[in-house]
Amino acid sequence: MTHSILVLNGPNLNLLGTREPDVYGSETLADIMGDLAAYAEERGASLRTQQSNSEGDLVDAIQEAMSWASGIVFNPGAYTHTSVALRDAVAGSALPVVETHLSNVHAREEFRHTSLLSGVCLGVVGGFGRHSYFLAVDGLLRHLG
Ligand code: CA2
Repeated sequence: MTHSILVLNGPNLNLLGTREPDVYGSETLADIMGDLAAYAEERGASLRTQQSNSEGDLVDAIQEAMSWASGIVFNPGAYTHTSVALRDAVAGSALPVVETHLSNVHAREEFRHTSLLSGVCLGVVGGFGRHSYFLAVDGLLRHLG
């Protein structure tokens, strides 16, 4: 069976490759998502990618994914640490969601140590830069079988 995966990126991730390269690397989000789509295709899966800076748009994307996606790779950005609305959307979707971070949030400021989403996600990947997304796709595909 072909799996369809939504890769959803939250606020400020559109700035990747343009600011703070020491923290987030020098590649753009488009670079990473392009390589990730090819990686998924080699494994028989198809990807759709979406980025938004708006919490409500991210909720809408999760709700829409319920009608077509087998699972979601989700980097909620800073909303990870604040958003009950995104937690409720993930829980309500009943889709397997992999929370994904470029950085190791536990090695950073204390306010990043809490995730409101982890408890309703299938799993969490972080700290591997761009590779976090590939590991998340791997984990999701292994889960889906
Ligand atoms: O490590 C991650 O992937 C984060 O989700 C990134 C978020 C941060 O708030 C989370 O705690 C961890 C921030 C994304 C901001 O991305 C930028 C990229 C380039 C320049 C400025 C911001």
